[in-house]
Amino acid sequence: MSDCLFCKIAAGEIPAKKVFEDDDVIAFHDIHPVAPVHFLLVPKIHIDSLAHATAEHQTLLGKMLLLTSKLAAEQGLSDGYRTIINTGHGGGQTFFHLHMHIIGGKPLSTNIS
Ligand code: D5M
Repeated sequence: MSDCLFCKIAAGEIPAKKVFEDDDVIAFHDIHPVAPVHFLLVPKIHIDSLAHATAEHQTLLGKMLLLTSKLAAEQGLSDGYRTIINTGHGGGQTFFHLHMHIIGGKPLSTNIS
């Protein structure tokens, strides 16, 4: 996806404040943080959104979910954190490359609307 910002970050073509990287995923601080800790976990392959993921992505998605606790701990989120995947325009997604927000470092409302 030549026009995709997160593909370019994953390829190292656009700089980001990196939190973690391996062959499958990259994590970096969100440019517009909504909490003291706010980073994005992004698969390196282009998937438009969670709604576009298929069974072939099952291992990758599981890996991403399980990685959140390790990365959150490394970012000092010992008291917990929130994961959000905005999906589609109606779900508030603005960048159409699947990504998970990991947010914490302040008390978060129990209201998730
Ligand atoms: O979230 C998209 C998120 O991507 C939003 O919180 C801002 C963030 N963003 C946009 N550009 C950058 C760069 N260049 N670095 C880091 N973070 C960025 P969504 O769920 O699609 O609304």
